[in-house]
Amino acid sequence: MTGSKSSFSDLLSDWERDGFFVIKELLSQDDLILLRAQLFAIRNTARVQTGVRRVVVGSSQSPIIEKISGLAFTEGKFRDVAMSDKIKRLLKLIYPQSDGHLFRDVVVVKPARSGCRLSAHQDSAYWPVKPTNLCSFWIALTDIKQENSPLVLIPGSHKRGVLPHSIWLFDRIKFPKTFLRVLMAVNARAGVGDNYQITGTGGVLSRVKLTLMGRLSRLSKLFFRLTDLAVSSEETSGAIQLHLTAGDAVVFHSCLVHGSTPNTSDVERIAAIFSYMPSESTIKGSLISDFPKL
Ligand SMILES: O=C(O)CCC(=O)C(=O)O
Repeated sequence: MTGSKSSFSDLLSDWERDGFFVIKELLSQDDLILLRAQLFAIRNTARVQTGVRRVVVGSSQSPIIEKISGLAFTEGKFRDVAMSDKIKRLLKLIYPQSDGHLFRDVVVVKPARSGCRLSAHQDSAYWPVKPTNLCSFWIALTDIKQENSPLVLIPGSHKRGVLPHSIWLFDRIKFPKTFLRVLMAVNARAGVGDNYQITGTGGVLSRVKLTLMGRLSRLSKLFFRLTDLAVSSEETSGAIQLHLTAGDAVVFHSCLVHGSTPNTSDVERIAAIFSYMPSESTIKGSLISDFPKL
C-alpha cells in the first residue's frame, strides 16, 4: 500500500487515527546519492568513526541483518537529514507544544535473499522513555516492494498503550516471563534505541549486547532472536504492508505495532530510521537535555 498526502491537516488526521503517515519523496535524488555514498564509505572501512557502530548479524555467508547507528549523532549527511527543516516542520505537527529531540538513529540493511523477518512489536516496549509518545521517521533508501522486506503496520494499534511482549525461540518456545524481565532490565542498562553509548551506562554491558547481536549470532541466530520482542498474534490482525520508493518515508508512533517481512529479493533493502521525543520526555526518570534538539 502507498499513500500520498499533502496537507498538514490530512497528515494530522492520519496520525491520530492510524498512528502513522506516509511522506512521498521526503528525500531528493541528491540526498539519496549523498547518503548512499556516506554509507558505502562506512561499510567498506574496517574501522568506523568514533560514535558510529556497525553490527552484522548472522554468518558471513548468510547475514540476516546489519545495523549502523550513531550516524546522525556525528557530522555528515545523515545528521543533516535528521536535523533538517523538513523533519522539524513535521515534528511540530506531532509535538506542537514542544521541541523534538533526536533519540535514536539507525540504518537497517536487510541483505539480499537472507534478510530476516522482524517480529511485530511496539518500539516503546524496548525504550524506557516516558511518556510513550516518540515517533520514528523510517526512510526508504532503496525501493521497497513486497519481496524487499516491507514494513508491516497495524493501523490504529498505537491507541492500545504498551502491550505485553514475549520472545519466541524457534518460533515456538516462549521465553519464560521472569527471564524476560531480567533480560529487559539488563538491556535497558546496556543502552536502548541502538545508540547505546548515549542511553546506557556504556562499558561492559553495551559490549555484551553488541557481542550477542554480532559475534554470537554467527554461531546461532538464536542469540539475535533474544533481542526480538513480539506482541501476541491476536494483536496483528488488520496488518498492511507499506511499499515505498527510495526517498519516501513513513512516520510512525512508538506504540504502533509493526514488524517487517524477510528480504527474498536479489537486492539489499536499506532504510534509515530517526526517532524523536518531545522535550518533556524522561529516560529512566532523567530529563533528556543532552539529546540533540532540532
Ligand atoms: O527496518 C525494519 O525492517 C524494521 C525496523 C524496526 O522495526 C525497528 O527498528 O523498530
